[in-house]
Amino acid sequence: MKEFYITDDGIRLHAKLEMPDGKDKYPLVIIVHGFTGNMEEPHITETARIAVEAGYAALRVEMYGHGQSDGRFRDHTLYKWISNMLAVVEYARNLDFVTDLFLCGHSQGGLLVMLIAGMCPNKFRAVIPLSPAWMIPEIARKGEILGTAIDPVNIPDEFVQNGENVLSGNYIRVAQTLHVEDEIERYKGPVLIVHGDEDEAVPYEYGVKAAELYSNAKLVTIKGDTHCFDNHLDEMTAAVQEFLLDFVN
Ligand code: FER
Repeated sequence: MKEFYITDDGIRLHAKLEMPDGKDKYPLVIIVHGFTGNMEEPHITETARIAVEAGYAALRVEMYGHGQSDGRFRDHTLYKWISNMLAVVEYARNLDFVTDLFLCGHSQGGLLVMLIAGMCPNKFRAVIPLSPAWMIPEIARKGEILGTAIDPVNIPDEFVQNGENVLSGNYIRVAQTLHVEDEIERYKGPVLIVHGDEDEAVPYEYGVKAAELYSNAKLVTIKGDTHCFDNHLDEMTAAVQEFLLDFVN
């Protein structure tokens, strides 16, 4: 395991790279956490572990304002995450051992995967959004965020989630400009969506809808599971591993 930073325009992004045994060339899967998440959450570490087991290099990264990366949580926006991930993709493409590139992300990281796939449709062999929170732009336009009603025009300078996480209103301003359907349309490669049907944070129906909208998507439903796959983590990772194995055999 190698631990280091990838720099995006002066912002240091914390990264951990795990390599499989064997040959000298491997496919690589980039794995990213969600809103308030980090690379040590079990659904992230286990996804990396099964990818390595399947013969992939696994690059876990933390985005602006999360984990041990630079930036304050309060100031993170999806534009910053998009910029961060473009830098990570460029870094990964230039590693000399990398054959094909894959992109996997959970929740807000799953939304990020969907946006980046549309922006770089020729760069990925396949992408894997897990419980993708792709309703964030839509609900931000309607005037809702994290279950709280907001005025979508007179956006507050700052808002607080559960009296805990303070977030700049710029988060909402940015989210309102994103049109995920356009980016779904632009990516024609293979997609695996994994979603628990008892997700308490991102309604399961969004996973179903995204799978319908993509031209080449498979949806794996984890029955009785939550947003972070607390009940059947092994079923989520088995679905990801099976999908990844299809590209190496
Ligand atoms: C929201 C619903 C879900 C939201 C974020 C999420 C910021 C993301 C959750 C996650 O990444 O785990 O309204 O607003």
